Amino acid sequence: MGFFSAIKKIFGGEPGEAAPGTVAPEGSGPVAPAPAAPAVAPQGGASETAPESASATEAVASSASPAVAAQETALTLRLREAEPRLSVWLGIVLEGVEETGEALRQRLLFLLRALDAPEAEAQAFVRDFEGWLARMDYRLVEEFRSELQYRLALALDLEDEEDERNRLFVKISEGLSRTREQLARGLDTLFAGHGELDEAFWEELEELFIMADLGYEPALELVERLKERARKEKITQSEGVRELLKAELEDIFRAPRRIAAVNPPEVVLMIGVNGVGKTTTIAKLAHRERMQGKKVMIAAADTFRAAAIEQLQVWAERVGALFYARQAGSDPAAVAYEAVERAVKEGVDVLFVDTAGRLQTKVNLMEELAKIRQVLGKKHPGAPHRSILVIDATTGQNALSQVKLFKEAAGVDELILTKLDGTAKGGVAIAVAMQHHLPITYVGLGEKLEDLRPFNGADYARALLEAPSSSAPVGR
Ligand SMILES: Nc1nc2c(ncn2[C@@H]2O[C@H](COP(=O)(O)OP(=O)(O)OP(=O)(O)O)[C@@H](O)[C@H]2O)c(=O)[nH]1
Ligand SMILES: [Mg+2]
Repeated sequence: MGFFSAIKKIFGGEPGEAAPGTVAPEGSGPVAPAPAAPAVAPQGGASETAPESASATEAVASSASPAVAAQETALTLRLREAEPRLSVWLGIVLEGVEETGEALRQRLLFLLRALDAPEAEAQAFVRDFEGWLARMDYRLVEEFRSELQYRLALALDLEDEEDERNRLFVKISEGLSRTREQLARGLDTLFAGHGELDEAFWEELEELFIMADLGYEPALELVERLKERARKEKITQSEGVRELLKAELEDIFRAPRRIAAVNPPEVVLMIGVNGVGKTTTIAKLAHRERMQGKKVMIAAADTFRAAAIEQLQVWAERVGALFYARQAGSDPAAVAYEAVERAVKEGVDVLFVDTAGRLQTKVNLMEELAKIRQVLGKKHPGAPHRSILVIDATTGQNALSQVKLFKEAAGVDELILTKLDGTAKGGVAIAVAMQHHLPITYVGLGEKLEDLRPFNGADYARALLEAPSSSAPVGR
């Protein structure tokens, strides 16, 4: 979309300009420095902006009634003065709008035009969003404000914007609070009790890691890594270990992502034990792809329960994806096969294949997954391009054996950690990433479509070790 770069310029604020206490984006540098006032801000006639940049709102104003035009002029001025942040601008534009309807539509179009969005794209965005609101039966802005911001961030390629990252960090921090309290308090006590790094210190650190849900072997391994790091970096005092740990965790989470050449459709196989969030996560991933303009199909290769098929169909409708299923009890591999065939025929970009989390026995499940894989690859070379194992972050050590089992039987390319909004057991992610060298690509932070975000190892490490700053989180 043509207006991305212009918008990125407006919202991609310099890290240095961050409001005090907010989280500066890391490695997500802005495309260009943010101008003091938005360079393409709309202009309602009452300011000194160059005439050529005024076209957008003039067009709005000329087609609107005098009252609306006056209101838009006022809004324009407010935007120009406001901090260039998506949540701030959205807040201004939505002021006084409480529910769906014509006013909401006009304000959204106003915002998009103000950002120099081509008219057709602005209209398409609003139309798509209104369709979704209707399907979801949402009426009040408060019910969908967050989703709207998420959609704008995705459509405008602004997910790295400080606001969005801050929102994510705060949410992860909440989910990890239990683990963090344990770790942070334990580390404090440990540092207070030991000055020099000695064997007793390392032993206590190991115990602390075990308590934080890492499990015995990973705790041992992590301590060994830290010892090695301390030796290399010539750290001799216990206080230095906090930074070492943060750096080590970041390394652990930096597992390489396998990049597969994809001849569309890209086939994504979703696997995991029952109840971890496979189906919900497919919906969330499909939603992201849809928001980025992709044609998506979802296939119900979990044929074990009729309710599972219905649940998936409802999600497919909500996100605007094609859906492929047969009746309950059908052969899952046959469903997968036919779905690929259909996806190729329909020119689908991404096909998600949902699978069962439970069959009569584990052996059955693993055999079935192996068969699905085989059939997919036979029908479409390279498929499945991504095999995603979903793990529930509130399950403790069991996650490790799940990864092992699925890796051996079905193959796993990446992990998605769900339910980080709950009382997550934060240490499990460390153990899994460390022992299996698999990238964690996304985290689930709730039950809604927007509650899925790219995983960031540095943020995660920080959320495990540091209490969130007292500054008010932006845009929550
Ligand atoms: N709080 C929270 N709940 C989640 C998250 N992801 C999924 N859930 C919930 O977890 C429950 C199970 O999710 P499903 O997507 O049905 O799980 P599944 O793996 O497909 O389950 P089976 O099909 O039975 O194997 C549902 O109530 C979801 O709403 C998350 O990130 N956070
Ligand atoms: Mg399911």
